[in-house]
Amino acid sequence: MKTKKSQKLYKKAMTLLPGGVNSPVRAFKAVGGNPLFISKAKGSKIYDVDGNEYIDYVLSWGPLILGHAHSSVVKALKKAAERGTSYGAPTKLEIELAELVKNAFPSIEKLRMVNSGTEATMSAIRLARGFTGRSKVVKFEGCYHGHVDGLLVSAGSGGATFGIPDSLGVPSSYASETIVLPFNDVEALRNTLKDNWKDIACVILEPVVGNMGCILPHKEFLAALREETEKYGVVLIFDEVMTGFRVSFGGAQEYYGIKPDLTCLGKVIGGGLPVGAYGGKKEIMQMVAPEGGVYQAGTLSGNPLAMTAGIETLKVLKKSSTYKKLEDKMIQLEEGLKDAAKRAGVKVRFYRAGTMFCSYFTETEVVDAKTAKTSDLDKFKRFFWGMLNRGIYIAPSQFEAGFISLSHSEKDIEKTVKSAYKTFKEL
Ligand code: KE4
Repeated sequence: MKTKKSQKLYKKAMTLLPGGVNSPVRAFKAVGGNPLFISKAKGSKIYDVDGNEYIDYVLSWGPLILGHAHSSVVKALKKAAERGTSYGAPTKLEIELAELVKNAFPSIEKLRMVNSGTEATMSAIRLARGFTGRSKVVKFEGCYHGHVDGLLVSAGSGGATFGIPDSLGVPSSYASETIVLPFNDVEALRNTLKDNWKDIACVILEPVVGNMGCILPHKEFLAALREETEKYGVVLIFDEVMTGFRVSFGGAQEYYGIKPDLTCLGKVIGGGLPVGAYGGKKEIMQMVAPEGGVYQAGTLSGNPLAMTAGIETLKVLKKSSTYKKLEDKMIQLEEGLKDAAKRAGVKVRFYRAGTMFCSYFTETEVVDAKTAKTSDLDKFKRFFWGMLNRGIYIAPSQFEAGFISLSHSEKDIEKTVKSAYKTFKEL
């Protein structure tokens, strides 16, 4: 692909923004080379500033489940903008979106809108600590919950592994409040809660891990999580920022039939505008200011534009035929990719939940961060560039999930599978 204009913009951006980007993963560090600068997008396609067209499987890391610039979203946003962009006062729109979310997630009896997934998880953790009076948090290796200080932590060495910071600027005192366990490890979970429950406020997890590629939970793991947290009065938080409305209309909790105490949402519920939300049991949510003593606030929380984009998106998702259409597209892609890899003689492990998916270059069954890391990253890198140069835009990191939208056509998917076969062959 000719990418002269992108290169020029990247050089300029580097003089203004750290790494030339406003979020690290966009800098293509994991695959080398320079990022493309995007000029516009429509449906399943994105276009870079050099005029190259790509079929997009990143979809802004999940939000654009309808596809880019969906007509009803854009139309509603134009009208909303003419009525003012933010009032800093309550509106009917916030009630409308809250009802749509609540109807899809029965475990959410009350919720609060915020402006990002990070704000949602940060607030949910503060709330769990306020509700229980305990301070420790259990998370799982490989799960990402936004750049919350206390969660930028990876497993220390040894048993009930108290965390060690995996970012500069996170004091060890914060990290020591976080216990990091292997995902899908029921025994480690049971032992940790048994020994430490008196100090543990909550357990937070991505019910399907979309930040290590795509790692599925074992049924007994989710069951143990719910049973053990219930037993010890530990708040169970499902971070469904990525899985919400993605794995199914009711998220991973509907898909796997497990009811958490609190849920964090983001991405899809904003329809491409900045939104996050956290919600759950009334008895917990009533502790949030101004009703209760757990403080949380936000200038643009629930603003009319973000609410409008979210409402329009969820209205389309609510239609009975939507998830069947999404599922059919996902099956066409999954079967196509698996067949292409087989015909090309490349060993690939493919996982998906609803329409979030990932393929790893490994023969090992991927069940946690450790096994995800057995993927051949050099192969992934060459796969990424081979696909990009054939007009297919996948996540520039092995440890991200891919997404499909309502706008991806059969033709798009056929082209994707053909490109994958040629690229696998090159590997
Ligand atoms: P944001 O603060 O980026 O809106 O959401 C944080 C977050 C929380 N929980 C989960 C499960 C998430 O996946 C995310 C954000 N996901 C990343 C992609 N892996 C966003 C992309 C980026 O960081 O630029």
